[in-house]
Amino acid sequence: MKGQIVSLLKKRCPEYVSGEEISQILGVSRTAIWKHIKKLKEDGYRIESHSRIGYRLVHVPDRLFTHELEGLLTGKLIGSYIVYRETVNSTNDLAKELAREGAESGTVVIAEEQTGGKGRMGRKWHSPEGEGLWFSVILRPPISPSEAPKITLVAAVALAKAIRELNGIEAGIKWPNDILISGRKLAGILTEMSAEIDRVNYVIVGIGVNVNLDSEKLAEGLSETATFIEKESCGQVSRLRLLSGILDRFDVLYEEFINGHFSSILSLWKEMSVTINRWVRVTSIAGVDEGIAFDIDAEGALLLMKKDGSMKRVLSGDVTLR
Ligand code: BT5
Repeated sequence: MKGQIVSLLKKRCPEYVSGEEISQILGVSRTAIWKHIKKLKEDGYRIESHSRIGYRLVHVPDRLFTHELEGLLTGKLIGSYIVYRETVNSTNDLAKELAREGAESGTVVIAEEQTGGKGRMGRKWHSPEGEGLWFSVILRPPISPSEAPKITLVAAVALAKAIRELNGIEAGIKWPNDILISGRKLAGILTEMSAEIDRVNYVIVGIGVNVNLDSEKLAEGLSETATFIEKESCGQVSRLRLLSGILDRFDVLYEEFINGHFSSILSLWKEMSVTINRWVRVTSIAGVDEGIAFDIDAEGALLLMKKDGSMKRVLSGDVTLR
């Protein structure tokens, strides 16, 4: 109901709409409308009200409310169901819980703040309230578990494309899960999976994008290595538009992936890569290796050519650009 009221007021802005008319259109009492307007004001909307002429919307808060996002999304699958929370421990953990309970493929879990946001291998992900996009997508791809790492690359392409096209920033992809600008980290992806030997139950793609970080509150290490979109684009960025842009692009690319067109996504990945043809150090469970990252193979693995001319194929690990 709150969403319907907001959309009606937006459509008619700058006109006033009377309580009587809203109640007729939406089929509820004027008292109910008044209560919803009061709730909207508590959510941060500014709505002018005059006893004779009615209500007029004058300010929409910078919040990722479900009803705002729904009005922007155009995808078929991703975002068909949205779970919104002010605060969670981690959107990936909540998404996992929901997936275990049977949440549908395409469900998106969004939070304004994470108190226990996480990166790979138990690392922490800084996710303060309203300063970025912290969200997870539940997917149930009909693929074998060995193909799941490709989904991280699909998400990275969606993310980099959205940031480039909407914010005009030359975002680059660092294998396998980082989005960088001028060597600093703008966004990261954490993909988790539940699977049996031959079948994926669900994949959770967790995405964190820094939009307007308060530099003064960054932990010491991060102030040297992290960046955020507003800083890089010298302007205010609508988190809502960026989120819908990322989800829509992910929706299109995910469908291509499921339909067997990973190779074209990989080409886009390579175009936006900041890893290919660079001298890199790769830390993985197998140890530390250095060499030229000369390609990504059809499975999404990093191909490294070492100093002695030998080749190494790396499926997962951390890359440091030299
Ligand atoms: C990642 O891990 O880059 C994956 C980040 C995924 C975060 C999303 S937010 C929504 C969803 N819910 C979650 O709980 N997580 C996902 P990794 O490659 O391991 O990088 C982690 C490292 O990045 C940390 O050890 C820090 O050095 C650095 N870091 C932490 N917070 C950062 C931030 N906001 N911006 C840039 N770097 C950060």
